[in-house]
Amino acid sequence: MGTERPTVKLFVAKVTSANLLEGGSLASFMGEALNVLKEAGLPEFTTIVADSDLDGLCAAAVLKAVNPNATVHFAHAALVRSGTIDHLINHQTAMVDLPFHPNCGWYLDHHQTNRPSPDEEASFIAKGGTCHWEATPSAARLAYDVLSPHIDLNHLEEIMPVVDALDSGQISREDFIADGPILQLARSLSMREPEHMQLLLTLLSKGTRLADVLADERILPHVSRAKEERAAAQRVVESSTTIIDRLAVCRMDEKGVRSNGYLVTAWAGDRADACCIIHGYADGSIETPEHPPLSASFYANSFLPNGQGRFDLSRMATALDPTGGGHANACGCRVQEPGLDANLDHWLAMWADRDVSLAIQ
Ligand SMILES: [Mn+2]
Repeated sequence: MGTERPTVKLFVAKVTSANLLEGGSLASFMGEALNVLKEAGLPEFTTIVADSDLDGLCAAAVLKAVNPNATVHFAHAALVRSGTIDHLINHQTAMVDLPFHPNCGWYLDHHQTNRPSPDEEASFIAKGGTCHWEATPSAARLAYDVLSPHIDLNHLEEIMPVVDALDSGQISREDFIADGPILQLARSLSMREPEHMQLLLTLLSKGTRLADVLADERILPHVSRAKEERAAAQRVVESSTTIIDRLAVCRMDEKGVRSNGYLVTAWAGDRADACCIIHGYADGSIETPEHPPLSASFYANSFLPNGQGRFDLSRMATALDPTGGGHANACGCRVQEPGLDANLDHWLAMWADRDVSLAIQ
């Protein structure tokens, strides 16, 4: 294989450079893309279905680099599990960073909970499917590892460590607070911004370097939006968070901003073991997504050494709301009658007794 690589790399250098724009025949490029896959022993595909976060997008960019004509659809796990996108999935579909689907042709993922069972994998392979499941920090890393021996992916080297850290919860407090451009770029991604997603995908798949992506005038407004939204949320965290007995209670309700737990636990530092964020509006409703009802989210402080796995916060999330839930370290619920103050009193009493009532044995 060592002797084949220079030829393959040369071809990719052609595709990823401006030469494609200089009149290279599309049919010949298509043919050569298929040759790369064939020589690498990888399946042909016409469609890529990927998760709609930075990991899914970078994994899709890696696959699209080897097959520039592939159509990419962004999705999320619930859309796969509900069967909503079954019509997009057949033996010519590569699926990345999403739950396993037996009808796809090539499955790449890294989530333990998505891994096909040995039986599922065996019948998938018997039908001609190709399965790459590895416990890598990101799906993009897996796709990169599979394809980098065959094509030139040097331009992604800078973004890959951040994708890994973001997707495996390994971002340090310093990096989170610094809020560098890749974190902002990651937050700018959304299924509500399909043009932005497709443009970023195309740039990364064609070999555009990160600095040029971030300087692109079509990308910049999205990154700026993500930066400004976080700055607004940060101001609310600073003005509206109270630390009570090592629980940081942040009142984002009535304020039109949202945040996950990182912003609050990064602000609290070693003063809090967990946070409780209140979102929504006292007169909100589930019927009006832009004006939602009051809700609470609970997060363990993942920036502390051993900050996770000490307390089962989901017991607070389910104590008053039977539809509440999530994980021990990250969960949520709706505020119930008679109202927020009474709910907060209940949760704070549970928290005060946490060594007994919330302890994970
Ligand atoms: Mn992922």
